[in-house]
Amino acid sequence: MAIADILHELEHHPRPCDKEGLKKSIRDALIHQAGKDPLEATPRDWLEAVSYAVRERMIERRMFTQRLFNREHAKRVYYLSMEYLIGRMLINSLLNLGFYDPTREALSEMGVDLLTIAELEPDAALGNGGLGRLAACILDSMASQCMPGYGYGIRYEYGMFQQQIEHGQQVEHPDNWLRYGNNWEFARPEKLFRVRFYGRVITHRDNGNIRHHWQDCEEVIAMAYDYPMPGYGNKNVNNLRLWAAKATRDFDLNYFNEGDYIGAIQKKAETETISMVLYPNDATAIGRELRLKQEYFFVSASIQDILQHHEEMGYRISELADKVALQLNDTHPAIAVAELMHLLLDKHELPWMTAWEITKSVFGYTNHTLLPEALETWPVAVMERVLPRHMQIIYDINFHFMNEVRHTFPGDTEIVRRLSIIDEDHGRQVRMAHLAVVGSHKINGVAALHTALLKDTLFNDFYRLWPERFVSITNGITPRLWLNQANPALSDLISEHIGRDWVMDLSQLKALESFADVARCRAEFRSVKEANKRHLASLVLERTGIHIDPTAMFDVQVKRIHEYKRQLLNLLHVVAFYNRIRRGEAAQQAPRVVLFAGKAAPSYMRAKQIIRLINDVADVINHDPVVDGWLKVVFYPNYDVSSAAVIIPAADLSEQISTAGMEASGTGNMKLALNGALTIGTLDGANVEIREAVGEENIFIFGLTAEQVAETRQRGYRPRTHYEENAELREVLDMIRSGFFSPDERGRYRALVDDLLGNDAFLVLADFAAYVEAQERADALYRNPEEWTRRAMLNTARMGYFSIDRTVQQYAEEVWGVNPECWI
Ligand code: 26V
Repeated sequence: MAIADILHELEHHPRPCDKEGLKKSIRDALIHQAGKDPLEATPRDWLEAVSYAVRERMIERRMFTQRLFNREHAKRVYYLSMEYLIGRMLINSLLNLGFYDPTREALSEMGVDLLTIAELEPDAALGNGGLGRLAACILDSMASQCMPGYGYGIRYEYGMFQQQIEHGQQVEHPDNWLRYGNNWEFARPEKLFRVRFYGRVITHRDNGNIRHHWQDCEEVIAMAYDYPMPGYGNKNVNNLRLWAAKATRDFDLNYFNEGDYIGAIQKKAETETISMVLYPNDATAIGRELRLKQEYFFVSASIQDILQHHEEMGYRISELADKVALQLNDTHPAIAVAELMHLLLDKHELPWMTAWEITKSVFGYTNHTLLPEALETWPVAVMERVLPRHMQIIYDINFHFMNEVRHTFPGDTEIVRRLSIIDEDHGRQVRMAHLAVVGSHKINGVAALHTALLKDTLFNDFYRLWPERFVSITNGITPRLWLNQANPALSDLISEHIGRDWVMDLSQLKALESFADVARCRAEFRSVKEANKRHLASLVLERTGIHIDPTAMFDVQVKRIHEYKRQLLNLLHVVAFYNRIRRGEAAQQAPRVVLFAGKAAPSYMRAKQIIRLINDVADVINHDPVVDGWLKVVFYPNYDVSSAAVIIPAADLSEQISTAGMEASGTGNMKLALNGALTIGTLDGANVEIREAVGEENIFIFGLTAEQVAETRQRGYRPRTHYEENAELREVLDMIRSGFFSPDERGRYRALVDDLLGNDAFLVLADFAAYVEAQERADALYRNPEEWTRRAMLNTARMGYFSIDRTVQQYAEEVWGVNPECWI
């Protein structure tokens, strides 16, 4: 068959997507792919078969999507991210493709339960937390809106570690997610790019131009793996390309010929460790060479790939910014600025200024944190050794930039020092955030408050220099996963009243407002929540052995464990609440289940100790007959995308209690409010905008504002005053300090409490009284179920703004310069 005939055949006779067609494909895949007799197939074999049947259909659609984008000469958006926290793909793909019902029926006719086998799929956990999940939500949105959006990242062999709790403590286990193979990926052994490290730069003159040659390098091959990303309710399928590191063949020859066979194998394995493991750290920068190599590895392969496609399309290199937008997800891929310059200068031989103008117009940079310890810097000496040509380019960029600064602020030597890409004060470091800002035409924060703080503090000098570059784009979440998929009962209830179009236009939820005043609707809403709570209760029992009462208030804090997120503040309230019940004040309180979940970075000792304290407190409280029926404390292990999808729809109260000014946005806050939880929170991150959206009567705000936090610190914060003046707080801290919750080792939490009393960097004690008071408001409202439900419904109805589709549209208009219209 000629190519044209093959394409015609595919276009006009795609794989059938009805029940019978799917059934045949599943049966075929079971026999021919999994190689199993249907009579002997295990649930995992069925999973393999059904994912195979789905992928066949996705891949056809992806082909047509790509052909269309090429034909339309669409401008492409490339999202560069070290992390993608995707979760399981089967149910999500089925729902987006519209195959859910026929697949479920097809399987059921073969005696197989779809949801049971879907649970066997491991999460794709190639990310730490909010930043990685945001990247996954953005891919879903770009595909769902038919945007030519491409994700680029790393195919880690090991994703986010699996957390087990042993004797109350976190233990990390490797996440070998590819153990049983992966049906969602397409290996592209022909899509290979060379990525170089080390070596030296030779400079010579060529017709009066200075040319640079980077030579004597070590080479690694980046091999592409493609993951189809289906849009919701359309036939659009986009692509996520993840790179795996392979040793080069030249490399094999050179080393093996030297006769050191074992040494050569060792070297090969070392090279391939570049894509071995995700760094499980989400708030402290890692100064490890391997991390820098990971960053450059995926950036270099991606940009080579992007430029190759640009040329294959017949475009000129000078047109790059018309055809391509590159988004930097935090500074992790910021070396891309130097890499693009390197290719434009050394390969395409463009003049410096031309290359620089193109580079700036192509890049956008999203900042996700103000925490100083999370800001990436690389010692100049390391950068010089690992990427010598890039270090030169960074110096050149800085030279031009410093001239511009001196011109704008004549005589101000301090600002020159502060703005320099090279930090001279801490032993010469490359500041990756400065490289990202200087090399981008747009820089954005991820919530209004966060952007305002960026302008006022971290990037204040840059803001004074280039105010027009700064924009605020508040994060969002995909309604496809976080409502439609995770909460099918609520989704059906909503759709009964307002139809199903909210899945692609979340602002339509507004129409639910009036139903909050209808008693019958409230009863329906409540019964959905109760069913979700019963489901979670059964899972909690299975995972932890703890019985919880589904009629109690489910008070939930799920997120990475970090001091600034203040799980400790929550826990101090738990102990205070416990004491109140023991004092006989139970009658005035609604029964509660306080659920925590989240991972601590393996090297973050204080965070791990907080997990242990939660478990120690839980152990005492859950075994105290006096509070039985009033209070239970649960630490739900191994929080990941899949468990989030069960916990979030079951929450009544959403804990968003970070020290004001420290949480860039938060996105869990949005997921919980969308699913009808009321927020108890500080005026931090997107909480500020959530309050505006849901109305201040429908959220429990407490505590110091970001401004007051800054003032308090400036004045000289003295945490002990709060201890001295608040008897309830004193009692709680004394109990923890004295070993009440750690009778086997009474001094276990002495240092932790002493740190709170003497230092308290996150102002836990300063906010304690206000927090307890806000908890009392929450408690009182919960004892009025009609009113609680009404407000919960208003939360759901008013969260439309926080759809990731709105976020992506803003990026499209304000940063990427692409038109987010639908072509298919
Ligand atoms: C930082 C680092 C530092 C170097 C080592 C590896 C590593 C990995 C991840 C990070 C990310 C820190 C920034 C981050 O996750 N920010 C979160 O971004 C969310 C999405 O914008 C936002 O909702 C959270 O508030 C913010 O903490």
